[in-house]
Amino acid sequence: MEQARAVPIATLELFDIPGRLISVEELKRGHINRTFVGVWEHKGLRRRYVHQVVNHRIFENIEGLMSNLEIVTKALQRHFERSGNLGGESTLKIIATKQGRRYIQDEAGEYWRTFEFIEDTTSYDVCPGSGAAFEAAAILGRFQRALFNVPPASLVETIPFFLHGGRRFSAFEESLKRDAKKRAGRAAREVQFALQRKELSSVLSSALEAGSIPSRVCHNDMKLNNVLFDNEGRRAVCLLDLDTCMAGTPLFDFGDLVRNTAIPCAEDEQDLSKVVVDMELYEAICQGYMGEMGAELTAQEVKLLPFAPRVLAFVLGTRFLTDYLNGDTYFRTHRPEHNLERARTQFAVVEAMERSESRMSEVLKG
Ligand code: GN1
Ligand code: MG
Repeated sequence: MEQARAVPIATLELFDIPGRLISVEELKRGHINRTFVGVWEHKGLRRRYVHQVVNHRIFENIEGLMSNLEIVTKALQRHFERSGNLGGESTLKIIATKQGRRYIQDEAGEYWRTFEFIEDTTSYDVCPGSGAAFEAAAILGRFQRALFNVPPASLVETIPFFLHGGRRFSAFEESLKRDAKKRAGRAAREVQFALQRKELSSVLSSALEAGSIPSRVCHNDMKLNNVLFDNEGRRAVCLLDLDTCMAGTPLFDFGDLVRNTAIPCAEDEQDLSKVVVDMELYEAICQGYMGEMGAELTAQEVKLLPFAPRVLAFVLGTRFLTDYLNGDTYFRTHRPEHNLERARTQFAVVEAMERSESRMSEVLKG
């Protein structure tokens, strides 16, 4: 049997999947968890499943995280049933163990869980065009609306203060002061950039804390490659990666989607001349999102919408920079200065958005 190194087959066999495991292969995506695709055979038929190791050094409360997933996926399922679901949307389906548990710890102490594999879909790291941008934004809007009935307080905070820009900036300041790996010198330009824009980090977290915008359940990791499209790439049919789905503001999701979708290059692109806001993609996102959520947002939320992408890019850039200063302990990296490069790209995104500020605001005044 082909198998990736260090996959505990006996652990996977505890999940309630009929038949036998034929092969398992790692999918190289995501910076935090590890994801594998297992092929299982039962009565001559092969089916695929997603087996995942949840990073418990980052998600410390696995029980709470899995209970959030249960609440969120059930609420989505109920919403699909009630609304007729003409677009054929779906959500993650958790496969429990034969003993009815949603996850299991292997001998090495790693936590495993399993989902059904969603077949006949495709996803994009870089946005292929305005149709996909519109669809991704529309499925996000539907997702947020479908979760209106889930009280934010019913969900565990799986990573405390996850997108709290103010706290993220304080963590950066502390890492800079400590400079444990003596890397601040190499990051001097990025550090300077961050220090000059300190106020930007807390625009959304302060508004939430002051109560000027409501706390709502949102996705909190709204990357384009977390959207599954049908095989023709026409309709968005599922939102993946629900581990940080918890209280926040819809502005986090809108901002994050624009940050990584309307800038048509990789998150760690080193040719900074490619880091520009594609206004056509941005407009498509605004249209797709407002078509679903426009009527639900408060005046203050709408007012902050055009700034949210910049805040999200800045907070993410600051997180990458902090991790670089700390010695790469959080995000998985693929080369020595990867986190510094990622920070540089995200700060270039901030600058691109500063240049496009008035045009970005205009679109939303519509
Ligand atoms: C991480 O692992 P992944 O790709 O789903 C991170 C997000 C960042 C993203 C940037 C739990 O997500 O917050 O926006 O990288 N997730 C966590 O690519 O920190
Ligand atoms: Mg994620």
